[in-house]
Amino acid sequence: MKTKLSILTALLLAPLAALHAAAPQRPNILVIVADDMGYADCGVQGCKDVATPAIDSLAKNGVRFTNGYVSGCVCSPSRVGIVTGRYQQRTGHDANPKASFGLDLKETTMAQRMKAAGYVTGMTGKWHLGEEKEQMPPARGFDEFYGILPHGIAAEKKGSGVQVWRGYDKVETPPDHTVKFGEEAEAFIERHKSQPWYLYLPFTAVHAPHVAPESYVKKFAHIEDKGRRQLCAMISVMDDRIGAVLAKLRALKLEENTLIFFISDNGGPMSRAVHNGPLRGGKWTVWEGGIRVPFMVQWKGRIAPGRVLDTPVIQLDFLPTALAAAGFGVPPSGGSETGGPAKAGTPNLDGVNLLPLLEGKTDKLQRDALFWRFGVQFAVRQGDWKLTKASRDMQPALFNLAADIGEKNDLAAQQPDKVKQLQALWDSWNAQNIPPRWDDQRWNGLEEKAANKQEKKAKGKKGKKRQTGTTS
Ligand SMILES: [Ca+2]
Repeated sequence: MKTKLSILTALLLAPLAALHAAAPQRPNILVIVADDMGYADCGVQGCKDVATPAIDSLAKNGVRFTNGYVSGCVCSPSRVGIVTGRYQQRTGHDANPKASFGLDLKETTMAQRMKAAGYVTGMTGKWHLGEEKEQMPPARGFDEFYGILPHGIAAEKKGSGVQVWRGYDKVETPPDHTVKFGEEAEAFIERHKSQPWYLYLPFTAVHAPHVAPESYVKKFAHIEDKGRRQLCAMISVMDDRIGAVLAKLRALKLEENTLIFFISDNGGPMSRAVHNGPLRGGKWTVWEGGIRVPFMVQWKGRIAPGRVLDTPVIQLDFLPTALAAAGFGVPPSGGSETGGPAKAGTPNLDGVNLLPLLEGKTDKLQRDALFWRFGVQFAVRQGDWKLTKASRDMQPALFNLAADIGEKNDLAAQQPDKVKQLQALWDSWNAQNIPPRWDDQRWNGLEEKAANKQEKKAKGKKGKKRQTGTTS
């Protein structure tokens, strides 16, 4: 009798159990950002002198985008795009902020949206979106925050070290920021292993100054160029910390249910230490070298491994993709916002949901073009075509990126109608923006010229430093 009852109970509960098992579990969301990493400064992107097994594993286990972009060619504007899913020019945040400037407080952050969706939210690393109390991560949707507020670890007076925060509290400077940010990320995941979480992990690596624990510097003693040696050491320590975070996910059996994004916030600054591969230009420019970055997405439970896609994508897509993955409606690009946990009346997003592309259900996105604006510089990409003015001294130039990734062959004179059409497209986009609220002394696009000049002088004037600006 007892056995019969047990069987009966089991039969009655079976459909419920099946329903529970079938209910989609909301995935954790992990956004990992490298700072100033070059397009070709990890193994899967062609780097030869430093191994990056952890970053490479994201590509092997997920999707690597060869045409992955960021909307900003310098740190802070690119981060506006990550945390809002909107072009930073919508709020005039075209340049790195100075003094008390920061992310427009009217903007809704990804953390706020994920929090409203029931996620616990955390950040460890570099913020660079305002240093006043109301601009700090805990005021902008993050339940937990450990990290720094300005552009880098050398942002404050020499010798004193940049201030590190836990929530709103000042805490001690760690021996190595990259190591500590990774450890804090692991601890966050451990603490919240039983609930859906969103973790934003923007490393200060590999932004200058290129520092790493001595054991890492020793690993690269064979590299003659001191700048490259130190950069490789920093890339290596960051990769190891990413590897430790991935190992933590695996150990907690969260790997299948965690959607992971990895990018660099902008291209590598043009110097001999950074590798941007075949791309022209670098940080501070809207040449491909400033805006095209390593870009990978892993979600073992949903995305097939090892695919390489050439569809243009941008960091603005993280937010809508995460919302869709969490099972919420995605606010559209254009039109009124619908669905999702965002407050009614919040502005539209510029990113699109990448899940159908990531899952192989489509090879096209519902997006016509991508846009950039940085001082006198601008660019628009539609299909394989890019119209760009990357310096004060040049006229808009037209490139076919599929045939000419290095932007060497200007086709503007041969294709004036294409130039006009793309210019009109950009003008129409820019009409929706507001003017920059502050400027950047290097956005006249002369950086490349300065770098070329330095290259010529390098042999004769050893040790002479390239001109650098205020913040980066
Ligand atoms: Ca950066």
